[in-house]
This record gives sequence, C-alpha cells and structure tokens, in this order.
Amino acid sequence: MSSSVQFSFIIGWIAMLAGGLAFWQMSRGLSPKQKHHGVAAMTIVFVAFANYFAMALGQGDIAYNGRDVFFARYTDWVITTPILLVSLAMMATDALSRLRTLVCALIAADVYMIITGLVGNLSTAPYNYYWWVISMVAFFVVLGLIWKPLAAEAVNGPNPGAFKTLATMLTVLWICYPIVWLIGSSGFNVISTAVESWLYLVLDVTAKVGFGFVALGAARKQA
Ligand code: RET
Repeated sequence: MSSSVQFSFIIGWIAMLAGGLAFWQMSRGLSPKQKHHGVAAMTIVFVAFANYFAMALGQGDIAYNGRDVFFARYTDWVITTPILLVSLAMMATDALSRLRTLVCALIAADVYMIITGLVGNLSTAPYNYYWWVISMVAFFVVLGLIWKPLAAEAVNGPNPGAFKTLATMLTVLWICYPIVWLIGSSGFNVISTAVESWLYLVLDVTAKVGFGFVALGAARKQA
C-alpha cells in the first residue's frame, strides 16, 4: 500500500470518528421522538470508522488476482448503505416508536461490539488490543443504553423489578466476556485454551439458560 493510499485511510478514520462524536453531541439535543435519526447517523459513521481503521492498519485488503482488493470498502458499504436509505425513509414517514429506537440502538452497538471483537481475535498484537478497545467502547454504549434510557422506560413498564434483576444479571455476566477474551488466546494468553473454553461455557450457559429462567419466571407472574 502506498503512503498516499494509507494517508487517505487515516484521514478517513479520523473524519468518521470526528463525525461520530459530532453526531453524538448533536443527538443529545434531539427530542426523544427524533432520537432515531441520531442512532442512524452515528451507526453509519462508526461502522465506516472501523472499516477505515482496518484499512489504515493494512487489515482491510487482500491480494487477489494480482491486485490489491480493499474488501473493507464493501463490508462498510453493505452495512452503511441500507442504514442511509433507512435514514432517508425515516424522514419521509413518521417517527419510530421509542421502543423501536432503543432496540435499534442496542442492536447496532451490540453487533458492532461482536464484529470488532472478531476482527480483534483475527488480528495479531498489538492490533488485537486496538480492536478490543473499540469493542469495549461499543460495550459501554450497550451498558449506557440499558442503564439510562431503557431503565428510565422500565420504571413505567410492566415489571420494573424484573428489569432491574435481569439488567444486573446481564451486566455482571457480560463484563466477564471481554476479561476472558483479554486473558485468553485472543489476548495475553495467560490461561490455557481448556480453561478459556470452560470459562466461556459457564458464561454462555448462565447468560442464556440462567437468563431465560429468570426472564420467563418473571413473565409468568405477569398478567
Ligand atoms: C468481546 C471482544 C472484546 C471486547 C468485548 C467483547 C464482548 C463480548 C460479549 C459477549 C457476550 C456474549 C453472550 C453470549 C451468549 O449468551 C467480543 C469478547 C466487549 C459481551 C452474552
């Protein structure tokens, strides 16, 4: 990759990150009914940020048929073009419901967290740690959404007590994943693959089966 090409990618990730931070600031001033526009704008530029960042690190291209193919452009476009279209459609019709906005924001941040985590797992040091940090930022966005707007909705929801129990359970369990990732084979590699597998197993079973029992137990008591 020539230095000019790489420079364009560096400008790209800085511009996208700056745009994302600006959108985050602008979104804070939006009324609750208009927040979905902020969710869309931020998702688009943060996805582009990750792809430009990968290309700047030399992780977004492969040599194919004797050419350098920048596949990260397509992983960017395949996600961002539908959201750009949704963004336009949202201007044409009425606002989304509050729940839908929150769910879209949660899913966007969560998918971002998992995909950047995967890219980190596919990377060698020190790039794996860069991706871990990016994935962690998305994780904090997930937690922020759960404990601020979603918790505020839950106060007037059908079962505030169950929401609090489940949100606490989710937070405590989910925090363990990036820790295992960091000490396991994807990070510092200070535990064996066997220990890593058992830790992930206990977490996966508790986070799915344990969570399900608590959620269904609470739902059965509701009218
Ligand atoms: C990764 C990468 C490093 C940073 C972070 C991560 C978070 C992973 C989480 C996974 C949760 C999985 C669950 C599965 C099944 O029920 C991807 C390890 C923040 C939170 C709950």
